[in-house]
Amino acid sequence: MNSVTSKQPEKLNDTVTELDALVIGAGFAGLYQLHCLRDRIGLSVKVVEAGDDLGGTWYWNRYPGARCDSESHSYCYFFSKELYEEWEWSERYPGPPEILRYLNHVANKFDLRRDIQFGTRVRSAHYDAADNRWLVAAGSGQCFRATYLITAVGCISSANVPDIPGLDSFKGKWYHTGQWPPQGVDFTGKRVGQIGTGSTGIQAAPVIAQSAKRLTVFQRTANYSVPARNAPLSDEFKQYIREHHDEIEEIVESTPNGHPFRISETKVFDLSPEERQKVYKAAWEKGGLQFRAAFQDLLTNKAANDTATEFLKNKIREIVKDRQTAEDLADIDHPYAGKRPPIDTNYFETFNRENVTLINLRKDPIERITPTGIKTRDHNYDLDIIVFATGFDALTGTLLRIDIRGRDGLSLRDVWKAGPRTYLGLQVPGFPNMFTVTGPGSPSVLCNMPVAIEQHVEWITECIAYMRDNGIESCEAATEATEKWVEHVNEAANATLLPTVQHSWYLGANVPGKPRVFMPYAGGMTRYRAICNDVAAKGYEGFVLARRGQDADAKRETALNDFEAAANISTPGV
Ligand code: N01
Repeated sequence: MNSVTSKQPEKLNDTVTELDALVIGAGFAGLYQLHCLRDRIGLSVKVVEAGDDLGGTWYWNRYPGARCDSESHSYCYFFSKELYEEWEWSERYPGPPEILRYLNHVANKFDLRRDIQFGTRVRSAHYDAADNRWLVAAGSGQCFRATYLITAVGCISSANVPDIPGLDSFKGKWYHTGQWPPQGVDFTGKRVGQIGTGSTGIQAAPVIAQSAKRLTVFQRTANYSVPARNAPLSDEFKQYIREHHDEIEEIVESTPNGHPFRISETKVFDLSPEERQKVYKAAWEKGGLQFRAAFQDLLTNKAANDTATEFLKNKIREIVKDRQTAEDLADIDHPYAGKRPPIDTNYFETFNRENVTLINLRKDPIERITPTGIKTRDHNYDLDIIVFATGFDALTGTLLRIDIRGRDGLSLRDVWKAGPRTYLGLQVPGFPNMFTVTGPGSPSVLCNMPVAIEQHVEWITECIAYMRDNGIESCEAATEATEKWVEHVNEAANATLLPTVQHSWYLGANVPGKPRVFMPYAGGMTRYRAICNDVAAKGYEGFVLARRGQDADAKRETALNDFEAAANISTPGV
């Protein structure tokens, strides 16, 4: 079988699979995109997935303690009331096994598996302008040719293993939480070192500590956390879920973060200090991301945020018995929720266990990994297992690992060299008919993901249906609209405290060499949804929609020339 290469796409042979649409990724986004394009508008569609089964994030992230921090009755699809009502969640926050059971139920119900090909990692996707088709090559050597290319690759799916010298020499075993072995890892009797105290590390440490002989947690940046207060759902609540699909959907669609609760309209300084404490205490008892919703201005007013940070730091000091450990854990340098706020089950309590030690890397940084463990500047830690809870090359990493080339060989890696630029997080100029589900520049990770995904998938489906109904051959983000959108994404971020956190992965700061650009759209899912609806209602304003023939070519050429001039890039040859 010939493979597609950038230089010789014309050498494709008959074994190429011809499709209307190719979807990359079989997580929440890819599954729903398949259903919409195949079953609602009748396209021939295939989903290709690198993993050996469906699930996306939940296929890869099966580390100990992994649990979704959106509440289960909102961490699901709303598009089918029947599906919503027939599925019963068991706990307030679902773990990977339950989410995977749910996604399998969805796949069976809508007969999705027959159009998903597993174990197929896409290596390249090149647009062939002569045919107006995307040529997609997988690592297996297989090729696909499709009019529409939809990336549903997830926002946090490229594991970030830090380049610490000596890792190759380590004689024990090491794992990244985002590539966890499906069969699990036995920590019994082992000396475990965990690097990283983000949402993942905060979930993993308490569970690892239960079976490990010793757990050493290496903390570079101290972090807030609020108890998740996970618990089985009561029969009454299950009944409420079954009977209130429309109401719950209305709430998730009308709140900025897509969660099933509303953000308080009260501002922090509307209340006296005593009244404020009561609100924080109640939110702490309630647990989870609802803490962030306790006041309207926590993310926009630094002084308001300081009152939350004071409350949360005091909680750490109350819980953790060893004074120095408590101070190291509470020595937090950023506003609450300025980075993604973790929620936990017994995280701070874990440091009261005799077998758990916290290492403050700000005082004693890691120098190298040795054959027997981790060497910091002042100490050696002997370890059998190292767990990297060190996060992801988020939002752009997975897309940029694929060699994506648009018109005239324009490479996405070149176009995004200084950071991602998209129109609405949905398209990139120069890449016609390529749609990025929850791409950078859309609310994505700042929203409850399935809510963001449903909106994107439905918008893309309607756009493609519109194209077919109107004889439109290609849809491409216009340069000017993209530039304006990028500006708006920056404005929206700058209206919050989020870009003030210099070491946030929202800014790409966790990956050495990655451009510092605030990537998600912080203007809120509600506003974003309205903008997208408005764009569609105005005949896809800001997109170049081209029919066959001269008109199309002229429009495309203009779009590309504008884009190159604006982005000041040269077009690489193929
Ligand atoms: O990753 P992170 P994560 N030496 O990037 C540290 C989602 N999620 O996997 O802050 C030492 O947040 C790094 O330190 P610093 C959620 O959106 C969802 O925890 O860079 N330390 C940090 O402590 C979340 O935000 C759920 O100084 C190093 C940690 O590793 C996102 O995934 C559950 C280091 C990385 O934290 C990512 O969370 C879990 C080094 N060289 C996660 N490099 C749900 O429940 C990195 N670190 C849905």
